[in-house]
Amino acid sequence: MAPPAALVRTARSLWHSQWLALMGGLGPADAQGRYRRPAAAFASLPALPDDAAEPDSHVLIVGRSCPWAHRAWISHSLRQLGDSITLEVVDPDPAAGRWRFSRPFEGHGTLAELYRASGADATLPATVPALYSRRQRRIVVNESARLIEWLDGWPGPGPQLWPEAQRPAIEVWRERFQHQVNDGVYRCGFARNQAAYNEAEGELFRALEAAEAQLQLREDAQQASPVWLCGGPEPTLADVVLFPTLIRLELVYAPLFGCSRLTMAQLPALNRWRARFYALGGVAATCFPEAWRRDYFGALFPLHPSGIIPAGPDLAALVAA
Ligand SMILES: N[C@@H](CCC(=O)N[C@@H](CS)C(=O)NCC(=O)O)C(=O)O
Repeated sequence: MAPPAALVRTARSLWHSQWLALMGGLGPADAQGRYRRPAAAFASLPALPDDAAEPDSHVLIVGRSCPWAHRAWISHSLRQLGDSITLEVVDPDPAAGRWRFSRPFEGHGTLAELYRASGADATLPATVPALYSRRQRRIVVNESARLIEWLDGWPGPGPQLWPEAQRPAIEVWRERFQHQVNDGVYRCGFARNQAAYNEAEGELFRALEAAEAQLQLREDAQQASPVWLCGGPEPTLADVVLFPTLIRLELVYAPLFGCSRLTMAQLPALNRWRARFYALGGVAATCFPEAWRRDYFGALFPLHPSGIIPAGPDLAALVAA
């Protein structure tokens, strides 16, 4: 027998206020219910350190599922910085809602401890990516948008991703992607109401359609060579920041965050671009589809209370375009 309507109404209203409280644990929202990403503890960019070229002078701390860490990991990989910057992969601890080291790192078991030891404001989250200086014994940068600029200037053999001549075009795309695409998927998933979701979702797909149109134009104009967003022969930071979001689209953001209005088949130039980027040397090794699905579906309790990890498409099929 169906429960009485009054009981259903009460249960729904109680659940909604519980849900809003739980969403507060995922991140703050403004008065209109729009998700607002917290500030980063080490957001400003110091001058490049004089020990930058020394072997193992720095450590890049990343998590497999985090798209912000992914852009730093890709930059590290494409610029071939493995000699001077060691990679340290932290694991999520969903029960405690924090990152932990697989073995003690400089005496610390969790990333939060390392943040505290680095002098971080205790009210700010301990996030990945974070770049640690062994000489200074502290985290020096933890804002991915700045960190990838730093890694571009870091001494290393790989190609430049932020070349001076292309910077104006790169910055236009980066600025748009940061808010409307990279953070945009989170603004969809973490929206507290329909209007906040609608706004974020509209901006997300308008930005993807703009990127699609740009790539279409470039494909028409330069049929023979590989096409990147800013037109040069090599990918740039504009491509780097778009990739971590787009590679998670079907696996996580469409099913979990409601980013499903257009499929990649409806964005064919972007689909080809994504396959091309994935095929760049070192990029596939930064992709962990099982970890993405396990961490997102398993950890974001208010969005997916059952914790059941649904089956998803095979990554190899997604990038076979
Ligand atoms: N501003 C940061 C944001 C990074 C971020 O939000 N990282 C998430 C994982 S995707 C994190 O580590 N969250 C841990 C927490 O909030 O406690 C950046 O872009 O580098």
